[in-house]
Amino acid sequence: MAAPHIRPTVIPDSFTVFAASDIHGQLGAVDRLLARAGLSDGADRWVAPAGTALVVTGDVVDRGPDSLGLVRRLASLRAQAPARGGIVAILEGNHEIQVLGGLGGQPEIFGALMAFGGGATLRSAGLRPDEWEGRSSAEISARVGDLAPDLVPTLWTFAPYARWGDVLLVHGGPVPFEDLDRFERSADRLWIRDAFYASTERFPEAACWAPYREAGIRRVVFGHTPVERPTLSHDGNALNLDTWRGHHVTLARLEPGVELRDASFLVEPAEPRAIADAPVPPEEVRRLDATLPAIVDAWIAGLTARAPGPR
Ligand SMILES: [Mn+2]
Repeated sequence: MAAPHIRPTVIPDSFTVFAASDIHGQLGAVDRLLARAGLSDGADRWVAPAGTALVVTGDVVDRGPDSLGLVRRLASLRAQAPARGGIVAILEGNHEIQVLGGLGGQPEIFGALMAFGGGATLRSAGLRPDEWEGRSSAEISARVGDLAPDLVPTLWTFAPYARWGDVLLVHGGPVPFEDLDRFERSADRLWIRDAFYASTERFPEAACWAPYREAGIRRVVFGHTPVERPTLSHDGNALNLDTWRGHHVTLARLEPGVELRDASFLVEPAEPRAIADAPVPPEEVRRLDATLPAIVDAWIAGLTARAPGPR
């Protein structure tokens, strides 16, 4: 969950938007995509024309070769873009929350962190496996704080979602019947899968999507559930960009006034995972999907009750 003071990013309607999701430490592939798209110099310099936005819809960390390097790259480009008339929006995914809550000592979130590739983020910060295997979250957190003191504070700056005209950009998707105030503050939007993208309640017309429709949202760009290639649902109103299943990292180019089905895509192969996921049975994944959002919401509520901000 974004720190409570981080509001959704609003991108002007006239901008060209490049979007990617679930990029999981793939610094090399992301650098190549941003260079091919004319957004960066292939390293740490933002060079895009004014009126260009890059939106990353979450899951920047875990699994891939350089989570910390990718966080630092995106944060640097985000800092540079406004001086050149651009915007970089970094949105949170469930993996960002798994790092924050896991290192923050919440036991169930720590379990999810270590089960789903969190070791790759620890390795990218310079920890050896013997510095996390069998160690407590407090020990690991202290070591990460020594080696990469910017990691946790930067993850707290990721935004809950972004808006661009009638498009909602968010990690998992809109949540049925949830008003936008709760949507912004609850972790439901980071874990939702087929209850959005495969729902027979058509987006945005059906009654359960009224809060979004009434706020002017008619289309959604999202990730979180791996697919082979960019995948449309809801009659072309929803676009899933999590192309992990196809072992690719995808950058979508979206122009004002153009349908999602007419988006263009740049693709780079993903590098192998630095740390494999633990063998988690599908029923356990479903149980975590069903229980973690409420656990995260309760953890955040406890943090904000104790302090002016979780930082
Ligand atoms: Mn995810």
